Amino acid sequence: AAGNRAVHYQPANLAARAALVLRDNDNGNLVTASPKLYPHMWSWDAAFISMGLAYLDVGRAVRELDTLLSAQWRDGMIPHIVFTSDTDYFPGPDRWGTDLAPQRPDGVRTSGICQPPVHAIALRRILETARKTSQADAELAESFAERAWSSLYRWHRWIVRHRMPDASGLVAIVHGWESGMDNSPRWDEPYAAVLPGADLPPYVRLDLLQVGDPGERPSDDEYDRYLWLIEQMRRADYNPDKVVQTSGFLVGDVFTTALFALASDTLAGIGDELGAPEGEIAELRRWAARARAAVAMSCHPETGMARDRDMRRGRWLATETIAGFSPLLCGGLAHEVEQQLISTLDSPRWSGHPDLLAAVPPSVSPESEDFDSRRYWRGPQWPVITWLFGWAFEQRGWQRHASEFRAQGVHLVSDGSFGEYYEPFTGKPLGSTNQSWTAAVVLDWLC
Ligand code: 2M8
Repeated sequence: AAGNRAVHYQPANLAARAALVLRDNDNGNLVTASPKLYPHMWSWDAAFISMGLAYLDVGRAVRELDTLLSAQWRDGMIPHIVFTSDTDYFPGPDRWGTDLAPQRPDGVRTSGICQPPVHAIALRRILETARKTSQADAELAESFAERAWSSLYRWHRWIVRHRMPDASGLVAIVHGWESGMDNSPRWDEPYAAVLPGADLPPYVRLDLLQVGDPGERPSDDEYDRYLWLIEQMRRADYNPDKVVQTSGFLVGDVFTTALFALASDTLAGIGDELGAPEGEIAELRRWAARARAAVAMSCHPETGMARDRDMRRGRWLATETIAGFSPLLCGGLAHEVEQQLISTLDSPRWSGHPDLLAAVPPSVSPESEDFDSRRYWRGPQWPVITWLFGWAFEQRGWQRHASEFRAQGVHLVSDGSFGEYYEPFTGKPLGSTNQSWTAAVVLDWLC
């Protein structure tokens, strides 16, 4: 079915196929992010995947998050990749060289950076799903939540302690990979200042062997920079504060900050239900409020779009991407400003663009000069991002908007290929097919 828009699955069949994707990518204790391109566990993928697994088997969903949490670093960081023994992905564990980092976890190899903190959102969703299925499932999910809560609290505390380095209050990232939106034009300016040293050890990209067209992936020039930043972190022994001091890339990520606010409030709410320590619950709520204020503060005075901040150079980054809508995820704007931002999202510049196959926001506006309809985070539509906005809209009481995103998201993926991302005008699936997090959000939309 890959790439054939003439094929159109009905919801029940689409859900059944999504379940098969998760089963096929399952190696027992983790579901790989995709069959070939990403043969390991990714942090934020695992969160979405666990939420999808809950519709099939709550015990298996819990095991997924247990696997991820067993790779949590001693200082609280949840690493962005948990490696399997597969050697077809680059950079693998040897290139990361985290084995010598004193805070690394025992018995498992990981990368040395993190990804957006969406895990509490997944936990909330798993609890809701389990409570709908049976008493036994509800108990399973609740006892997991009791076990996992303090790990997630420590993860959020790590972000506050090590990744809020300046007065903007934004969550800082030290690598574009930490944003999850690797080659987004959001990072062009800060990456332009990252100059790979002559002593960058040579390497061979493996990702290009898995996709048909290199135009769907980041460029070689970008990869040099990605690898150079890893080199700098190795040299700082992955000490989190040293990394923040020395990394050539230090950017306040407004999208991650909004997710941190949303997830911190969500985790606090779960904590209330479980009877978690009151002091820690109150801290989470304070962190959420601070992050929400930082997101609101970042907004451009005229367009209202949220901005990232180059913390090395003290400059706002006003590229026009999906991250500009971050305040809609976590709230915090004055009513009129928020209404204006929603209108922009629905406008022909974004989801309302007349040429889109499905009316969900692309990663970059088709009207922007940075837009590239096929290249990864520079234009295509990502089902998982649509899911995030839809879920947040539901929390905020915007049911109509949430269900429109759900219906259009389902339309986008109804060819049954479970693309990693989609060409917005033709709906052609790009990157990997049978991508696990796409299958997971489809299950959530349809079940
Ligand atoms: C992509 O990122 C990895 C690096 O982390 C890669 O290109 O090799 C991104 O889309 C990221 O957000 C995602 O978590 C990962 C696995 O799906 O792939």
